[in-house]
Amino acid sequence: MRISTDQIQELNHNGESQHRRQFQFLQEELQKKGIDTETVIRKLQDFQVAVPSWALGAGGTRFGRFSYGGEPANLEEKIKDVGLIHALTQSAGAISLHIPWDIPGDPEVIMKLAAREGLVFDAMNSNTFQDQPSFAPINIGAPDGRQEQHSYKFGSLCHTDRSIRVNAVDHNKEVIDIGVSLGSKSLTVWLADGSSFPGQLNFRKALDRSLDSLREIYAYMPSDWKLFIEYKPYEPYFYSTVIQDWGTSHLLAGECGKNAYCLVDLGHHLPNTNIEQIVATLLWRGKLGGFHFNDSKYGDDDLTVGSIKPYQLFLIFNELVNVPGHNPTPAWMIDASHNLKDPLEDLMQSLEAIRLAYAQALIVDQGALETARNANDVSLCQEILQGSYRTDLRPLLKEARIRSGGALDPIGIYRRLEVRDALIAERGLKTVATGL
Ligand code: PSV
Ligand code: MN
Repeated sequence: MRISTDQIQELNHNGESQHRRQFQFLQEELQKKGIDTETVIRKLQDFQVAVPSWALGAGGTRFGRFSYGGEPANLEEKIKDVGLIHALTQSAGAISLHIPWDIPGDPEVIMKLAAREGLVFDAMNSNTFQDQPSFAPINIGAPDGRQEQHSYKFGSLCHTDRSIRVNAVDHNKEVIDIGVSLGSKSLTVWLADGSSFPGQLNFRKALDRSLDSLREIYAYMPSDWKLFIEYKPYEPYFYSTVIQDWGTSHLLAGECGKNAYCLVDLGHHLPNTNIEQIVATLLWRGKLGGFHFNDSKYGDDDLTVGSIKPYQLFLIFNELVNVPGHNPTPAWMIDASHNLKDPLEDLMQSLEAIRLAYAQALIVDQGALETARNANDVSLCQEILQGSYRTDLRPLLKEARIRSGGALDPIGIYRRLEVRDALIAERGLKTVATGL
């Protein structure tokens, strides 16, 4: 299924006069404050967020998974789903692939399909947290000649067994090759490696081995590529994770080289961590490479962006609107999972929450904030930030979207066009998207 610009424009007529009134009112209010709305709109139009290929189907928990129906069964269908979201929102112009879940049959055909949907390929993601069916049995040196499956059960890049480390490094190299064939320019390494019990892992040696492996992957990357090192404090192991926090990620990135950066996934922090401060610190060092957006109440919940802590998201964007010259523009990506909602609706809600937080941060009077900070006027600092946060900027978002050819009300139109029913008719009710 595809949604045409004509269809969208026709359905936009419905709410257009109401939108015009609301937009005009907001524009006047912002202009009174000296805000150039045209600049904000242009920035919003340019702001594109990558959709992860693994978020297009129903996710699950370790207790169960409930299929959504009409889920994409292959890479082609995943690209088409992101195309639908992009047509409606005009803000999801990229897709981030996970290998081996999304190995392209013919990269040229896949590139053409993506281009037709207006998409480019963002960061590639490797997977060394699941054993693959292709793993050959290896000789473990047992006197009886017993063989074992090549396995990531006890880690990958940090594994005590060199042959498993080599396997994991080779996989990352293969992911880079696939990425090159699709025009991607970055690799995200999320290392599940860790331990579940005290004493299980020699922390220092695990770091040594991980660094050696990362260096090898880094050396293999083309010179115009970036390596993003993602951290996470726990899970799938529960006692320790080798790359547990931004500091460890930063140390490893620094050791690898100038094209290695840290990747911040919002769900990869323990409760109450000050993520905006981490973002500021990484920007200060020029080492913020990428972002995985999601939201959470307790841990790596992977909920819709902005559904639990929208103010935190705004504070993060308040740091991100000023990316210093020595830090490249970070790669923006959603990393979420959908157990209850239609994945495509959920992703559109996430995109809207991200754009809203970005817009709110764009209208912060940074000069006035700095003056208030220097005068130690704490109340005024809060007034300035919350004044922006509490301004309803949704008409601005809508304006940016319709100017780019998108929908005034993406979810409304998605429902009016009965997209999910069409996908179910096309693909069936009992479908499972490749991924976790
Ligand atoms: C791990 O929790 C993670 O955030 C990493 O980014 C993975 O690539 C992704 O989820 C999907 O498993
Ligand atoms: Mn992530």
